Amino acid sequence: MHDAVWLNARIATLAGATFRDGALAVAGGRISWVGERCDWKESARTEHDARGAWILPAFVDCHTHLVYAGNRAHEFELRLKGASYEDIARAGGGILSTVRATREASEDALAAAAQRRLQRWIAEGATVVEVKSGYGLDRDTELKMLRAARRLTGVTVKTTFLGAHTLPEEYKGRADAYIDFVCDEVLPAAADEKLVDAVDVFCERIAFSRAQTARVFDCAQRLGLPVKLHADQLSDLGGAALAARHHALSADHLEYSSEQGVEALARSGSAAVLLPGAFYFLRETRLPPIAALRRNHVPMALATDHNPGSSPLSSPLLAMNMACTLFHLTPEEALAGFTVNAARALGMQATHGTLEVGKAADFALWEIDSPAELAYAIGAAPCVRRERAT
Ligand code: DI6
Ligand code: FE
Repeated sequence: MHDAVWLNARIATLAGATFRDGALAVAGGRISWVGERCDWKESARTEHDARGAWILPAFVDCHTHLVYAGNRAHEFELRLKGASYEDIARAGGGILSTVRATREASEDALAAAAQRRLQRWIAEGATVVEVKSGYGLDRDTELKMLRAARRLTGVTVKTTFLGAHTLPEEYKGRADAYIDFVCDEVLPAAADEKLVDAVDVFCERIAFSRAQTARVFDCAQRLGLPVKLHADQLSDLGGAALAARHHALSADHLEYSSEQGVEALARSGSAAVLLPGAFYFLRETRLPPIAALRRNHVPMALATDHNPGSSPLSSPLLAMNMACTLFHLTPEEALAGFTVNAARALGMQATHGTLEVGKAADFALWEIDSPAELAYAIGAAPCVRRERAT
């Protein structure tokens, strides 16, 4: 006996099957049956009529900076007058201005603000959201951010430690000493409190070098934590190859990655996470190497990169539209980017991202004629229901 069955649904499993008149059953928080309705001969305690809606795997946003205080509308105004993102960062604004606000905020205030933002993801059918630290850059604030992230409700939260996001003012000119501090004190404390699912670094001219990144990764690996990387967003520092060398779950951004970087990702099995929100908001022009990613069969995930500086984007659906219009992804690739490949970028492919028997009963119902509509429409609200295994 199944707990519930959804009938009169069109279903795309994202694992290779589409059912035009489908049925999907759940039991004990997992998918227990999926197929054509005519083959459904079992019974369930509750029967739901999907009224012809499409059932798709729930969205997974695998890269966000959802927890922070304040906003950077003023920097947006400066950039509209001609300042660049890197100019603002070098002048002590940018990430550091959010660090000042976040250090001052209480854990309650951070959690409440992030919970309010999260409603948009829930309304668009997301059930898993990754949240990074990185606006503390000191021990207490990094821990405070991670604790705030772990308090969020309504989605499954995966927390990523990004203590090496940028150099805090008190370590000016002493980047290696800051990396020592991150590796010796902050990351071990966060791991000790079981607040860390993965470790990320911003490897960039305005942030940390390859060698500094490798030190953080070695430390993560000693603690048994998987790694991810902000790689090659604004310049080619060889970030993709470095991520691959450390068997990263994912390498993210990748606008400036080389063909060799992409080949390295293919060999390591890392996912590529594309972030069109930041590309759009910073008016970048260099496209990520989509053709090479396709040619090398690197799984392409998509994410909002929600953050107050480079991507104040709260809509997975809009990220899908941007990925198609700006990065030339197909709507099908964009959908895979927020489901099956996003789960992979978080190491959750065994439980999330597709509608297969045994996986979590996380799915969304969409009032659309075809899945391509999700990436096509701008500002629509087609999600009519979201189910999440708890
Ligand atoms: N890359 C980004 O685009 C964000 N962080 C990162 O490492 C920017 C974060 C910010 O500007 O606040
Ligand atoms: Fe980011």
